[in-house]
Amino acid sequence: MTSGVSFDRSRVSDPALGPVAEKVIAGERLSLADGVTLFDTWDLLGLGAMADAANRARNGDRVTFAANQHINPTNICILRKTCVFCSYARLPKEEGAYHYTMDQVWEEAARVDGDITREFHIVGGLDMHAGLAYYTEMFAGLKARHPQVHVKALTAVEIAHIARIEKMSIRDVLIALREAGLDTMPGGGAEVFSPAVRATIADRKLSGEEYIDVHRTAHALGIRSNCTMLYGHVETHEDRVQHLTMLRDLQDETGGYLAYIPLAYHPDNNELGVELGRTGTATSGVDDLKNLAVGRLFLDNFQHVKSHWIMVTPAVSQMSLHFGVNDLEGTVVREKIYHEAGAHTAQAMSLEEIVRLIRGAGKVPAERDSFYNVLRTFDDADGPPPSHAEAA
Ligand code: V47
Ligand code: SF4
Repeated sequence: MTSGVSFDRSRVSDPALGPVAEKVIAGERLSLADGVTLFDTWDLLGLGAMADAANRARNGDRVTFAANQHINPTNICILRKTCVFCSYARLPKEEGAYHYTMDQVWEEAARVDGDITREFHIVGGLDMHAGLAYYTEMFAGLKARHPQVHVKALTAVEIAHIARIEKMSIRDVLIALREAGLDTMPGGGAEVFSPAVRATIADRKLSGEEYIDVHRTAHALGIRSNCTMLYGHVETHEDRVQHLTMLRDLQDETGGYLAYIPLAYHPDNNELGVELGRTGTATSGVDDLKNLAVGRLFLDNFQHVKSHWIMVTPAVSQMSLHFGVNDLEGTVVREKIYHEAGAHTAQAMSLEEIVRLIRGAGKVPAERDSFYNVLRTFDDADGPPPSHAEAA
């Protein structure tokens, strides 16, 4: 098999990476041991060269983004005490708990710039008062008010919660939500699938197999989704690669995944951060780049790997465009989940800034819709790409 992936082998310095590099060039699937080798390596630039070549073979120099707005309608969550990495959730009577009425949702959505926002990204806690009717009314109301805006909403964990409180099957819940306006699902709630890690950081949350099952059911109904991995806490490199293997297997089966997004753990204002003595210490830039690059190389059946600039900083996101990333989380408006957990980045980035960031990396920016169709490019209208010196 020829992969179309080529790069100068002299850019790979770690001898342990040699056999993996040969496989990448030959278009051979990477094994679990290969994945672990990639995470173990000290040769960040060699890893980056491989991931960049794999990305270029699929996506060329184009880097996409979508102009979206996050809406987090409720932070009340029954797993508040057991997801020890989460800084966002509250118990119903706890200080700071909130649950939007529909009018509050319409008000928040009305902040969208009608010409710019193309996607609502809606996720929240597992709230006993947020059942099927709450979300069907919300999605139908949003579609009536903003018919052009795509609704990407509810993680697998939230879907399973709705099914449980309504005593319905996952399939029936998804069908009802789709009829109300659900277009695609985000990838949250995956964390790390390893049962041992889950028992430590997210005991009582849907298991890895159950997460995969919800996505399998969604894909069978034609509802496409993203997937994620929360890294940088107690997981081993083996745990990471096993997690990626489960995502790759489902993608082989359904082809329903749009993008993979590794999520960097933020340790502030949550129990886990205190327990690990990590308060104030986010993941390292090296580990952020490794997770993105290994995602690109190991998930050989994924077209898109997305970097979330809010979590890893715009600077690391910009560099990640040379480490296998072809998509940036877009102009996110009013993001709450990571800011509660200590992210110091801005809460939104303008379209102009994101275009400048991509061009500063020598890449070609394109705005996309939620299915990755290109909506507009910025080739000539803005003049030549800025020099590296003036970029971001
Ligand atoms: O499931 C919660 C994570 C996820 C923390 O699909 C934390 O396009 C870091 O999944 N530190 C929700 N992460 C967000 C999410 C997402 C984000 C952007 C794009 C997409 C997409 C999906 O946030 C949760 C959890 O894994 N999270 N707390 C924390 N302290
Ligand atoms: Fe609830 Fe999700 Fe936070 Fe867990 S991560 S406590 S399920 S909001």
